[in-house]
Amino acid sequence: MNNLIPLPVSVKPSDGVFTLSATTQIRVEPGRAEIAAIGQYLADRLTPATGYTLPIVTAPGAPAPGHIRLTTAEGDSTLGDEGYELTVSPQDVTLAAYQPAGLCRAVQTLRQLLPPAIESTTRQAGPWTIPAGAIRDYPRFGWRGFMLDVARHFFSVQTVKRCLDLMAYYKMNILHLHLTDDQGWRIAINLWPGLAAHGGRTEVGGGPGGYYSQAEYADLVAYAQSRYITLVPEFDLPGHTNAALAAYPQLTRDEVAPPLYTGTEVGFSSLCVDKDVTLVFMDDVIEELAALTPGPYIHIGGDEAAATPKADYIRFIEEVQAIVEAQGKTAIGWEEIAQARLLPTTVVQLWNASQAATLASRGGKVILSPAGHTYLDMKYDADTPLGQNWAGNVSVRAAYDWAPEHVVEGLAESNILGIEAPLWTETIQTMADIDFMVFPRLLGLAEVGWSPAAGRGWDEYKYRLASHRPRLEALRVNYYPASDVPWP
Ligand code: TNX
Repeated sequence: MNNLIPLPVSVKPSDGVFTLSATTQIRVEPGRAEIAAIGQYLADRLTPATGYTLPIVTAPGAPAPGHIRLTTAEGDSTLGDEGYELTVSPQDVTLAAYQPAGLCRAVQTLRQLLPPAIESTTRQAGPWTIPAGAIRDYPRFGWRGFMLDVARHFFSVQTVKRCLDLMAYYKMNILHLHLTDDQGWRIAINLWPGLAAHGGRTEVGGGPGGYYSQAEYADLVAYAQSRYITLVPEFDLPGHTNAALAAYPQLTRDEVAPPLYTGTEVGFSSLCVDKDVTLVFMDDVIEELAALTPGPYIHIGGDEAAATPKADYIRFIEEVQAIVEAQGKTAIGWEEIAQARLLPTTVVQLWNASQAATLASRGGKVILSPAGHTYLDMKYDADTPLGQNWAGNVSVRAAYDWAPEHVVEGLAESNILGIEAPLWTETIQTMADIDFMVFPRLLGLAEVGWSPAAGRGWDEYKYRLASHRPRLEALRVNYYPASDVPWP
């Protein structure tokens, strides 16, 4: 029970083990399709390595010995929506949570209590033992995010689903998709079809690019939901918009379409924010995006708008947050938006702390993505073949060994929504590249977001991380074997 990531709030080992067998049943309360689906998700994770097809049993009555039971009827509401209790005895296993999300998190703990070979895609020998004991657990922060930039390089639905699977294993609960930038527009908008059809045609380096149809995007939303992960879509505005301007030159000041852009410089493009058509455009795009988004948030970007006059920028951000609000959603923007008069509900995402004083005094919610700790596109060290280094190198230790409460002096912990780790993809082209930059740093960031500050530390964590090596290998993750980790 000592190798869990993120570290649970409380772990009490006891004697013995539960052994999974071909006759183990997964029991769920009758009439709860959502819980049966979580049971099936668990069963499906266990099948490849064990060869067992564990039945989901909903019949009432005394359970047969040797079962795994999922219940919300016995969940403790004080553990919150994602909290859970996991009790393992030699006879049975009980996962209890107040909400289904908590059961999904408990399932990940259960997977990590099994031998690493459980994650293998081919049949392994076992035995499939789970150490006995009791875990009580809940997250420190409600926002434990990963951001994937699908604009600089485009990534398939399948690749995004794999990211969701791996995030879920470490109890991350937000996937922020950076859907638009100078180099590409990656989601179909019915009223403005040229955005994706023309603006999605290329990417950094001149590759084919691509975009998600609305049906594909809806499929991603549903897939994320089945793992209790919220998808947060981002349209980056008013800068970072060359792909949109190339498709619709009426959104530019001089109405001349710029060529598609395949470089990596930032800060040269801007919507012409004082044209009526620009607000029509914003309304249309945000309305379609809101309709595709069951989650509460729409991210409006707002970073590095160096080509937008400051007064225009401020007015525009204020207008756009009102449009998002009118669609019943909450706006999030990169920290530069704190220069505008924000609604109390608008969330600010910090990346280089340029607005730290405003964030501390404003009273609204903040997502922390300090580049020196969370930017997964930064190199691990000088020899890392991929990535950038404008924020310095981000070693595995640097991604773990930091305190969210110390990032902005004077920012109340109650105003920290949580943390997020962005992967910008100027230098990232394949799924193997994503793996290499994300793993193993994401494990540490997952723990920073989930685990209590007291009781976690690098000197102990590095061994726990090292113990995940065979899990990452069974999951076929192309992780970076960093030299600051005592790998087995
Ligand atoms: C800054 S961080 C950006 C991105 C780049 C990234 C590269 C932020 C809000 N904007 O446009 O991709 O640096 O590290």
